[in-house]
Amino acid sequence: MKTNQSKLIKKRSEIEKLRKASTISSALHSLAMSQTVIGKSETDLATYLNKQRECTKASGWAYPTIIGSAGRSTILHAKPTKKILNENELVLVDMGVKYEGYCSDITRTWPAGKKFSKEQKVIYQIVLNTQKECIKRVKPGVSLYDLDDFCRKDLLDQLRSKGIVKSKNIDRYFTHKTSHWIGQDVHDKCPYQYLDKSPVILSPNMCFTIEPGLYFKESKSKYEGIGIRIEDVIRVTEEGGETLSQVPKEIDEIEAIRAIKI
Ligand SMILES: [Mn+2]
Repeated sequence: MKTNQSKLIKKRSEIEKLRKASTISSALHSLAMSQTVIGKSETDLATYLNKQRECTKASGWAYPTIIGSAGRSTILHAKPTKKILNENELVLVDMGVKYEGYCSDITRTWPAGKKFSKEQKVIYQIVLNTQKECIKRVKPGVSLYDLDDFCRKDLLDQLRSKGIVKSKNIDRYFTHKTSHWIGQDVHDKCPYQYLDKSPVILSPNMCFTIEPGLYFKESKSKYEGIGIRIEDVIRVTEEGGETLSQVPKEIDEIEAIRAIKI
């Protein structure tokens, strides 16, 4: 019942290109995170990143860069606008390059100023906890459906236990899937199910993203307007998962970078 396995399992040479794409993208994310952005617009940041990308060996972007600040962080595919960034706002940057035909796809969310607000911090930590737990669960034998089920449950459990939501359904706050395959296409055209509809089981050298998010669009609460997504590129190894993207994601690491700003 195998289907299109050849494209699912990446060759060593393909993995090296995926790794390089993620290394370059990670460097660009770290640069973005270290910029002074207060008083500048989302498009100013995008323009800066375009210029920086031209200084790398990447051939271009893997997909149009998403930059959403403040309430726009809750928009799934926010195109950068002239909106000016202010103190106390979040900036969500979803950006990845293409290198020798292979893609990266990374998202980080950070404060425009020096620090996350109390509410932003609570939601950020929930998404980060879930993302790290999902990565820990990657190993041959599990499926992307297993990871998605875990992710949705873990996000909801944390939100409910903190009294942030009463809903028993996470879908309103987490409006996309946890993972997609990545390769020559950012959403690599590989199957998620075998021909008998059973889920594709992870094997070494399959590559995909893990990207939990929480988006409080119209929650009429103190969390309204908070959108957080944390996304990394993962390769399945013999016994677990290797994260190909390396950008700071702990709150104290991000706040340390935001405190310096270049
Ligand atoms: Mn993605």
